[in-house]
Amino acid sequence: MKFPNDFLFGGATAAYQVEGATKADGKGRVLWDGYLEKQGRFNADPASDFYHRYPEDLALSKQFGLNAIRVSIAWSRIFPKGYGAIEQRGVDYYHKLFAECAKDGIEPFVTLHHFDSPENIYEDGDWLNPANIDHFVDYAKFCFKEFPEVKYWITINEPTSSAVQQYVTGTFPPNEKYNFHKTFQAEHNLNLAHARVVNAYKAMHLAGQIGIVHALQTVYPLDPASAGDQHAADLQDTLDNRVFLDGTLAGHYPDETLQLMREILVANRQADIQISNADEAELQEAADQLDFVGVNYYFSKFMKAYNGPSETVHNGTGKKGSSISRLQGIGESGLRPGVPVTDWDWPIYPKGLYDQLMRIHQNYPNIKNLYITENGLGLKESLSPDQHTIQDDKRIDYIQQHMNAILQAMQDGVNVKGYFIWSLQDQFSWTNGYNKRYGLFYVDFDTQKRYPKKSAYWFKEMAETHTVP
Ligand code: BGP
Repeated sequence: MKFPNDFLFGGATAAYQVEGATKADGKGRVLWDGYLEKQGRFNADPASDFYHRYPEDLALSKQFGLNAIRVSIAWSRIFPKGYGAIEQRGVDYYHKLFAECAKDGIEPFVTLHHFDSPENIYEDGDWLNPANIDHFVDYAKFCFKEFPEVKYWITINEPTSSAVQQYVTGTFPPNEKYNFHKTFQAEHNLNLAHARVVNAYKAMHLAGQIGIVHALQTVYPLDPASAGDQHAADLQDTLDNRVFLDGTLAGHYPDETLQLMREILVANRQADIQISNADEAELQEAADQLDFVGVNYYFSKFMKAYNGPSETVHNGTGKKGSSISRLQGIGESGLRPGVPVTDWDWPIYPKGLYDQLMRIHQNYPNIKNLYITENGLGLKESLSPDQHTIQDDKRIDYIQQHMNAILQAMQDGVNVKGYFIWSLQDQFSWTNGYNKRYGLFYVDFDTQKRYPKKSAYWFKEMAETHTVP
């Protein structure tokens, strides 16, 4: 089985995770700056110094057979306060970046928001404040006009990660836990912000395409024969996936989704959320015009019934077996015997990617184009002085299994048009810092020198032959 001729093979990045230069050229502060300063574990400088080294990373991409890249624009490089005055040096930087992409024949897929709300926006309530949606739409419209060289736009990266990590697991600032009311309100507001940007883009009649990127964790009952486990899986799926898939792909929330959401709110004695008729019209209009959906897939979840209070422990160090996830009114995450897990307790389950692609294909038939916008394996890696490369056979095995799952889904009718590995080069990880490496290219964070890993050579072969080696 072969990938079609026009299939894109890319590497993924995000501004805050690669650029570094967080204070350069008038960039405004973002929600992470203050939080990471206070936490004192690590920060995003210099990350992979992509702000200065993008020509080198793009040249490497070309050399290793890649023909696409995911980048994001840092909102606060363009509008340091999120709105108002424009910072021309930020605008110039992205023009230079896109020109370099064009020179190397690398198609940029450009995300407008990848977890990095400007500090002002964040302090004013982030996605919970409707006024911030207006600011986001203004910033997006500015970018659409300013950067006609961009042909593929992504509105928001992983709205689920923002909402759930901000207000359920507390692993993203403002680090609130178990506030399902804020989570679902943020989820709906993110859907709405996305929809308004899609509708604004389409009203401008530009030549490109626009989509959204969702992190989709396929959720299964731990014991398929248990009705309680099945219900826990449905509730977790609502929190992680369903509100977003329905809101952005179908353009409305079916009664079943609303009921499951309310069941979680009632079980936690938390207030219902606000969804107006005008919001629903906006969602529908956007879903009808959406050009593509990006799927980020890393792992699946196996749920069992649970009736106690919420308790979560985040594994942010790679200490295998240290994570806990039990949510009141939802369920508990378990491990299915025989399914391997990473050091970060993520079950490796390629069938979950196949099942998720088939689900979109079957349940959201209006979605014609899909991209895998992130997939990859985080590992602890270090290059000793006598080594020239990283022997990351585990990563190759992981990608190989997931590429085969994608090919299988394509054979079964899903139109997957490209694959972006997370990540292009080693980069900063939000909750892990620098000890969780995903890159095709190893980065020595002291010298910023790049070293292609064994997986980069494997990826090159795949991109050149359009088959899975
Ligand atoms: C996705 C994000 C990325 C990236 C990746 C790996 O959720 O879009 O920004 O960080 O996950 O996650 P982590 O670094 O936590 O392993």
